Amino acid sequence: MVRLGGQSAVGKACDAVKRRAKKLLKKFGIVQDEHKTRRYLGGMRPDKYYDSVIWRDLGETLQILGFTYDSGFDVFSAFIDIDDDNSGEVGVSEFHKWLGFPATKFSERVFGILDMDGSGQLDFREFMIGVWNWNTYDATGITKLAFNTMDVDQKGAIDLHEADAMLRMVYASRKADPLLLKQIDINGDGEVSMEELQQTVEEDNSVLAPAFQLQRMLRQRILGVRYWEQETLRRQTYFAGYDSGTTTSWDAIRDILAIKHRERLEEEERQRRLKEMEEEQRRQEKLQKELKFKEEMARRRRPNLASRRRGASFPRMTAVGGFFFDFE
Ligand SMILES: [Ca+2]
Ligand SMILES: [Ca+2]
Ligand SMILES: [Ca+2]
Repeated sequence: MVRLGGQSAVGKACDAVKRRAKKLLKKFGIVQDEHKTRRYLGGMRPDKYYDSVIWRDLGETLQILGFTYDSGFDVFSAFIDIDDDNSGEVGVSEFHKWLGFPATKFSERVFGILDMDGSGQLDFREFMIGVWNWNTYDATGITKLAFNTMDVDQKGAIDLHEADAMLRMVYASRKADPLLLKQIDINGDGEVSMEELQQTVEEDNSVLAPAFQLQRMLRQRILGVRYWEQETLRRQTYFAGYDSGTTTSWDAIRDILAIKHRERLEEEERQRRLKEMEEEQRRQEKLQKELKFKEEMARRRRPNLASRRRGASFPRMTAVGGFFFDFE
């Protein structure tokens, strides 16, 4: 079995149970939520900081990526858990300490994906976008990422030596595995194409097992595997067009954010116009009503006038025994 940092399946299950128990205990107030006692940047309580700084500045981006106010707070809570020294940023060592295993070239590479500006530190914006990006990769996305680490000139194929380096990086292992290489080079031409790697992973994703495990771990720690499986489907549906090219690059994310931002503005404009139209309709209806009311009033007045006129022109009063009788 392939392990990341030596944590066994039993250990992982225990961790998951512990986390769930902790959450329940907090929910029912049995243990104190450290986020209520902890102070973050500016001496603010994390929930206050999230509300007045994070949601204010990054609420739109969070929503574009499908987070709600609450799920966004869960991501933020993970971030400040990792940010051990309260610096407002997460470094490689803090990241690995939180994951619970020593850095490998591949996990550093994943950290590098999260670190958009290459500063070596993740601010919360990089963290949330990066986590979303990495956790919503499907098998193709992860395969592309592994492949692109070697195919630097993007010619779509890597030689066996490079494929070997890629596998050793993913597995954090020094030894080559000639059998595995042979398995990946399906047509035996001495090169591994993206298609060959993809086909191999489709048949048996244990080829890139540590990469999938690292994703699973991050998914478990932040919002849970089920959440990310749904989000991965959403990404495939909504963002398919942007992901078809270079899935692993930030360009795709930037495109997605820009497009979604534009869509949001367009939607706001559409809503504004709809509201205007509705208001205009209401105004017209009100005018019609007023007009009808006036007409009705006029119509009601008319017979009265007519009868009054009739009464005035044909007085038929007869005096009988000193009394007047109206015979009309
Ligand atoms: Ca830090
Ligand atoms: Ca950075
Ligand atoms: Ca080949």
